[in-house]
Amino acid sequence: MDEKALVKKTIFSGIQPSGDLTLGSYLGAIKNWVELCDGYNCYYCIVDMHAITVRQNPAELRRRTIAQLAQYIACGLDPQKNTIFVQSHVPAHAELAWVLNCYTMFGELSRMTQFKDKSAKNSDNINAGLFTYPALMAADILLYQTDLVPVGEDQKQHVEICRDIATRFNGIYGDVFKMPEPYIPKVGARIMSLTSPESKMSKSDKDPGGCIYIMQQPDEIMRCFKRAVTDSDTCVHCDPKSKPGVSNLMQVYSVATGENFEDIEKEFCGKGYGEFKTKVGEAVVELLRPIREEAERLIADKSYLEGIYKQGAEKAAYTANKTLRKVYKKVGFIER
Ligand code: ATP
Ligand code: LTN
Repeated sequence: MDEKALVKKTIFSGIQPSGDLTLGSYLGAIKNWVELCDGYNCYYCIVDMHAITVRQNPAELRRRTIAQLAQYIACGLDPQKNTIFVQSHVPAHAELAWVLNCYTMFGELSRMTQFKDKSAKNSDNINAGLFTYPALMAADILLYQTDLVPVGEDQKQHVEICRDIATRFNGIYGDVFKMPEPYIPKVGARIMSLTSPESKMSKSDKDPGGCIYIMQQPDEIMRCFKRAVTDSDTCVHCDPKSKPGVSNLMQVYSVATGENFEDIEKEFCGKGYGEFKTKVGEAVVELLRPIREEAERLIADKSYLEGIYKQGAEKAAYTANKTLRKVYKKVGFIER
């Protein structure tokens, strides 16, 4: 590790390859990873072990893991400057997760919103992994002595439980883990479904019209935006309570173009929703076009991607094992 990396703060974040990446994953998370990455020592993970808390088709999981790696790079994450890797390639994640499971309480896991949501959606498979998901996520973050965790709003509770687990562990054994902070963007932290704007745009959503995917073709993106749910009013104005659909589209337009809400209201004043939806669609098409084209090119280059994830796993394992060794020693395991 060079000297600069030692003084730089550390970022860790991850996304499950549980579905194709969406506009929500991009605006809520990856876009900020790219913006932050210069000033930090960054670890970006494809959390395939988290993905199997919900039943996956193995061939699809493999395809999406590789595609997600290509999309990380295509979004602007330079694999030479950032450590990009697959979670299951670094055994320390599973090993620390087990230890942290023993320092995580049943009660606090029961209060997790994501567990409650996912159990309701997968009532035939409420497995122990789904329940202890936050302990594995805490292991991801704490292994790298992370300072900052850039995520969308929905993950705030998970970063908070990670802090609680770290505080509990440090309280017993001394300062083993750095205390991480969540980093949640001001705009774009919660992109809603285009067809049901009261729920989050989510890659495992069963309604394909509500979700925009990074790899989607322009004509399909335009079709989704033209069908986006608005309201019976005609005014482009932001009020998430009474106008969730329009407010969501304004949010998307604002992050895609950099315009603020006031300017957007002025731009579309008296123009009606039809024109507004077309403009939002076009802005998203142009935002995603270079990413899709670059990702398609990279997906075709399997050996390049293989080199990246192998090198990433090696770099990640080096740091992760240092923390794991310290933890094993603290809890009283005999050195190997
Ligand atoms: P799943 O449907 O499998 O639960 P998801 O689409 O909800 O997946 P995650 O993998 O849980 O996405 O999230 C990846 C990252 O993107 C997280 O940091 C999350 O907070 C962020 N994110 C996901 N969806 C959105 C969204 N609609 N708006 C803003 N940020 C989002
Ligand atoms: N739980 C997150 C994915 C995730 C993650 C992490 C995010 C797993 N480990 C560590 C940040 C840091 C999700 O569902 N989006």
